[in-house]
Amino acid sequence: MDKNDGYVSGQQLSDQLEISRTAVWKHMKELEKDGYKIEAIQRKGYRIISSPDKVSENTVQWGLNTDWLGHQLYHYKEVASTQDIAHQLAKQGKPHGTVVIADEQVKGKGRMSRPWHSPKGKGIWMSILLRPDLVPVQAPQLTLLAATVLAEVFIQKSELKPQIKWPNDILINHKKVSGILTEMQAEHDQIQYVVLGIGINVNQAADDIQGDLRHKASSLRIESEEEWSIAETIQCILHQFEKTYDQFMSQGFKKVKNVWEKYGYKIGEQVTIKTMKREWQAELIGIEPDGALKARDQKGNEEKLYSAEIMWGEGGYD
Ligand code: BTX
Repeated sequence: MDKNDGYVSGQQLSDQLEISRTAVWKHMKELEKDGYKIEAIQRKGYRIISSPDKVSENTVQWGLNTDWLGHQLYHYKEVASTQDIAHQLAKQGKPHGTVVIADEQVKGKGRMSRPWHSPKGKGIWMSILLRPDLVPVQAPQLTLLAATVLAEVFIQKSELKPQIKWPNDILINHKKVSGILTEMQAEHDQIQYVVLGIGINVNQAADDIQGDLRHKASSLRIESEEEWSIAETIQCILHQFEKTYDQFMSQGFKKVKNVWEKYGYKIGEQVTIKTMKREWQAELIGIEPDGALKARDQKGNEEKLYSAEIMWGEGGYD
């Protein structure tokens, strides 16, 4: 919008957008329905007085500072899972960078079909459709990349000290505030698309956390003692994600690996590792250039792990 005390004339909008003055007025009415407060003054034009503190296609896309991510964005009040919708959109041929967001998921899912609790209006429940030119074994790198993006955004926006528990959890003060679920469709050793799901507990108060999760889950609000703007946080994530993803595609995984290790949880410490076949004590060393977890058992043998659960202290498999 043009700078004229913040006002922009209906004629200017109509010229720029190549729509009629009546269509401009109708769009303003739509924005008002969405919760925007708009002032309209004769001979000056329109001015936005305040934006609603809610998530909608408008509030996320307005001011979104990305080249390709989130330009196609679908917002729903309630869905089973944003992952399922993103898969449908992928099959309809929607482009790389399409984003699906919901206020509430009634069948949110984690890895291995575990449930992901996604209460209404309290968090970010979002799936990103990517069409990367990568081979399937590289897909887990995108999970690690997304985890670094979230850690960096939480640090930019607060005093919090996030840590990443391999491969996909963001912990704050040892409690899970966020999880990432990467699902992919591949054929002939080429990724066709990836749906990268991000779940973040944002504004839950302690009482909003489901009873059985209380000892291991938290929210940004609980940890920072502040309400967060969900729409603005989504914008920051999309911006940071695009930047990190473009860098990864042009320069490879090394930078992501370095950032990941900066936030890596229990690196250098003894943990219990559990796979489908066995359970053992090991020291976490770091991640490999391909994103696998490197661990050293008590006899000094080093091992690369692509899929495992890490445990420590009392319980806490996932
Ligand atoms: P995960 O398998 O690592 O974590 C799932 C486990 O986390 C559950 O078994 C439960 O113990 C715990 N959990 C469930 N809900 C929460 C919560 N809200 N906060 C903290 N812990 C919880 C993590 O899988 C991947 C989660 C991805 C979620 C996103 S949301 C958008 C997209 N849509 C969708 O259905 N899933 C993804």
